[in-house]
Amino acid sequence: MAQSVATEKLKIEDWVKGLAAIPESEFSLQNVQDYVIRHAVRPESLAKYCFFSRGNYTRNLVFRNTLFECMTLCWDIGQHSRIHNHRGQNCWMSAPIGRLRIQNYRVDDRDAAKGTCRIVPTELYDLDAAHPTYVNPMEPVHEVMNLAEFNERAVSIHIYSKPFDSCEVYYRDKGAYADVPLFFTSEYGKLNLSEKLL
Ligand code: CSS
Ligand code: FE2
Repeated sequence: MAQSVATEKLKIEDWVKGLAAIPESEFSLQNVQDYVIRHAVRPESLAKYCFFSRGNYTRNLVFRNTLFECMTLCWDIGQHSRIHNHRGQNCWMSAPIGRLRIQNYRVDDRDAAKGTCRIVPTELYDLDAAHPTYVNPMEPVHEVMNLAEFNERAVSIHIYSKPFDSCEVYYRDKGAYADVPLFFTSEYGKLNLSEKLL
């Protein structure tokens, strides 16, 4: 995974404008990764898009067009994602605040008719401000964890291209997987009315 020293620190709004200026034909895994490496986000500019919940990590939409969406994910200490995929879409991640551990999985014996499979842990790595990364299209199933031992909240920024609003979740013990919808806690800095932050 790429290691980087960002050359420019931008407010999230300016960072997203720069991304939106990349033409669709050039919105490749490598070009967007290069952009993320060369342009870091000023952590303080994320305040408007940060909501924490004791129940779960939160998803907060910053920008969306037909090509990509950009969101912050806010992870309280000890929170983690489910084991999931990204619907075949590219995903770039950085963590301007805190640190996250990512566990990738290989999917074996997938039976779409029965909704069963076996998942096997593969690569394990950490994400922080100095180490942005992207989801490996060849092995797109993963789990993201803000380990209790890190002992701090984390805020990550995710770019998905194209946008998706559901994913597959893998249940390791049951050897099964299923579609689940994805929701935003806040959109463009405004808390969704149905959202009760505990
Ligand atoms: N893909 C998950 C976060 S972990 S990369 C999500 O969008 O909620
Ligand atoms: Fe993910």
